[in-house]
Amino acid sequence: MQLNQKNLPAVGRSIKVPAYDRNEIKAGIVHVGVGGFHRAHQAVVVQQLLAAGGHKEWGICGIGLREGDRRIADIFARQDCLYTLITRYPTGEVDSEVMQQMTDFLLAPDDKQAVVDRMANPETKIVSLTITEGGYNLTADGEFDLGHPDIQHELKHPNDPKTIYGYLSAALRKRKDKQQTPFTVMSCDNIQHNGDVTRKMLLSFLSAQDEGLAAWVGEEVAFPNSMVDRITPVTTGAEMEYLKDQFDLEDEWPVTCEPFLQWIIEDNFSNGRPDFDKVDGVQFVQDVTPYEKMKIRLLNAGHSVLGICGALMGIQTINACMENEQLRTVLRKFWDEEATPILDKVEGIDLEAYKDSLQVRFSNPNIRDKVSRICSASSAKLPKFLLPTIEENLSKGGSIDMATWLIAAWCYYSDKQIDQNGQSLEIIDAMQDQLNRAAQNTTADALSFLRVREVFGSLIDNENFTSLYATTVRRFYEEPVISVQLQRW
Ligand code: CS2
Repeated sequence: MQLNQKNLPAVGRSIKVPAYDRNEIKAGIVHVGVGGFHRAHQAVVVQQLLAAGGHKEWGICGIGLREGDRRIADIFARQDCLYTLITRYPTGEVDSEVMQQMTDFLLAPDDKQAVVDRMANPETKIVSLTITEGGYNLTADGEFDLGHPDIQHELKHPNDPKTIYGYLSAALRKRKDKQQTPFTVMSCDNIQHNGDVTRKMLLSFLSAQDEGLAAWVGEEVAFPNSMVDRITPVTTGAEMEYLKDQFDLEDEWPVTCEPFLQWIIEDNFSNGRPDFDKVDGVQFVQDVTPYEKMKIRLLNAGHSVLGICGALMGIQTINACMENEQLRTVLRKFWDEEATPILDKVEGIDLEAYKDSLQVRFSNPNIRDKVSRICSASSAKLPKFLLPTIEENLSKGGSIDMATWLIAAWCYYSDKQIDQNGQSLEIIDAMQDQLNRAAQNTTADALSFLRVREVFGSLIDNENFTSLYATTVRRFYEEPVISVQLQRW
């Protein structure tokens, strides 16, 4: 049976469909970037609030900004924005539930004005974002990349937005002109101080476009920082088959996730908020800094350590990486010796226990999170996940041996694009050509890879780092079999 609104009563006889009336929900939240992560994280929190009763004004309108979102738009059109969430426990237990918190979905390239109007509608209290680490238009030094052609276009044509900044500014301009309270802009991406970064970027954009609007946004709009966490692998055909076999349900794009969910948000909203913290795993705090630093530098960086090494070893999934003793060792050693010593104390969290729990989560054999997902967009991820650890250790005299070695491994990976068995690697990275060219020059110029300033910023100017890197990368190229390299650790 097809998953759609008409079939919902029948669908609900075999699979969990929370008992709330979708027709009564209004979309107080407009969410940009309805990928797997949003659908398994914030969407779940909203669904639980709706299922518990009340909160009817806090449903979600989904937005896809890019042409690449057309597939999900078409599926949502056929499925009336319904989808299934499949939660897989390490024990093999599975929970499946139909998600119905999304009221509607708009594909921006089809109707830009509809997206602006929807954000500008006073019913919209929060615009939330999961536009990926690469979606913020940041330079390696954390500034706004004003020179980007899409940004230049938007500055000249405020009524023809292309990026998130164009849409937000068009919508906020309408709110300001009508003297309405603005919405909160809530980033849910893995960037330290994601709210502050979004604010800084939007204000830089607006300063170049409309000083008056920049001043108003600076005064009136809240950008809460948050730490978001739930491992959400890429959906595979196996999940669709599972739903068909178990429930006779045809869902074209279900989402799978682990049972763990955490969301720590600063209680800083311009126009009201739901009681997100009524849901287990969600917490409002004054200052999210220690939590986000801990999560990004342990979980996300840890993923990258396993991802790059695992890819070079020809391992397909993160749980398979965790079955490899060498990889478990390198991961824990990196955490213990380089990442943890520079973390701040996190209230209520024992860092040793946190790392133990990450090992259990990574090992969940039923999640089968692909190494290729982890390695995708490394050029946007590593500057957020790993390079700050190197920079901080350099300034505090801490060890950078393993992180530097990982950059050397990434260089080799970008250069050769094959694993140690000679199989070619699936690399998904907007900068792959540039990284590949730089990496290929390593034998002639050991520092060539680091000269990609868009990724490494000013690290190339730090001699303590470059001299260690030069030795490390040379050793890597002399003995590139990754399992032999790993014996170092
Ligand atoms: C991953 C994250 O993309 C990555 O490299 O580390 O997607 C990670 O799974 C999530 O942040 C977990 O909360």
